[in-house]
Amino acid sequence: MSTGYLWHELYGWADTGSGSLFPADPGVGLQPIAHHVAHPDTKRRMHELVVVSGLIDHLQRLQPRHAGEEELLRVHTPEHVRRIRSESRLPKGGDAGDGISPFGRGGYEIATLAAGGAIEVVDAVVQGRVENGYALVHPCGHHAPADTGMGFCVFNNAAVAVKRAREVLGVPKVAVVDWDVHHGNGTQSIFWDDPSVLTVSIHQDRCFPPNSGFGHERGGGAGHGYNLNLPLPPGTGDGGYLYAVENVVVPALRAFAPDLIVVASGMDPNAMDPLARQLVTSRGFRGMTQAVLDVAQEVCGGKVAMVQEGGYSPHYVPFCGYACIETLAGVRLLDDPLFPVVGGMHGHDLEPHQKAVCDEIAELVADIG
Ligand code: 9RB
Ligand code: ZN
Repeated sequence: MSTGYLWHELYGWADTGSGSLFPADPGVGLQPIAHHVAHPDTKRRMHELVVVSGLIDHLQRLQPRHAGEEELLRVHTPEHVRRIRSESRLPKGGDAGDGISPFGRGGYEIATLAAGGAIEVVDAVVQGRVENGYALVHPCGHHAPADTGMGFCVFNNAAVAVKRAREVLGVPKVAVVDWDVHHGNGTQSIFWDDPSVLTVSIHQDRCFPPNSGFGHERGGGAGHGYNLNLPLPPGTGDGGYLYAVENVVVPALRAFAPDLIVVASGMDPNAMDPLARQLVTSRGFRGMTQAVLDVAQEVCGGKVAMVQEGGYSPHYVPFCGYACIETLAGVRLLDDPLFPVVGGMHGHDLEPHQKAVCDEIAELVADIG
């Protein structure tokens, strides 16, 4: 069976403006720059590595469509959808909600194509058109709660696809595993009181948003216990991440036994990322993907849909994403040429303070039933 893969050139046309992280403002010393930190070129480079390496020949190409308004409204408020659409018609576009997430004219259409890309890959996995799949979408989605965009996210792509899977395709239980280095706060809030969707976020402790993602945020009402946060200390490498996946994510997935696993796949735990301080290499991403695939074989016939989130090193993101997609497809074509550098750094062995956090959160798995 095949691995689905989705990218669209329009994702690479997202206009992130002339700021670097904050909008350019010479009055306070903020210079304009060619590429905003979230410029989509990083993801375009990942796509082109998939093509040039020949991996594309081992994948089943899927085509995105635009998510419809009614699909967005399963997750988002009408006010949020309306505001993005109307700002998108302005000559210079607008901002997703926090002043650091700019989009250009037509940004609504790119954002709906990102949500629709997540929908298409999730649909293809659920319907058995592919065994698993990767949606390389832009912009990202996991910070967006119901009523706003933030942290470069406009609409919560993965959540829109999960809601459709639940409500239209009739998938009983879905797990969302978010290994983006930042907390999946939007996804957490959307499914906060929903016991049919398990949300697990592994992230760097208080990186972004700086005030969420704590282990004690566990879901509310009927959803209590069905949200897990694993805030890893800065400096966690392959050993720490793999320990976290093996000892928290995998047992949680076994206990929950979902019918579908969606991975919110950020590449920003990588060792060269400008917006975080973790040390993960392509070896770590390969191992995490394989661990999720293995448990998916046990619980849900291997149904895994990965949806791109963040990742900001144009140098290293392509190799980390490539490692995930190769693992999904079960082929090995290209060695990571940067591995000698990032794999040689000290810090890949599990440290006691990393293990302590994982072991503490692992105890909460007992409440998933
Ligand atoms: C602002 C701050 C940010 C915003 C977004 C990211 C990464 C997002 C991502 C990182 C730092 C702070 C506007 C802090 O990749 N998600 O997956 N910083 N935002 N303070 N202020 C005022
Ligand atoms: Zn991130």
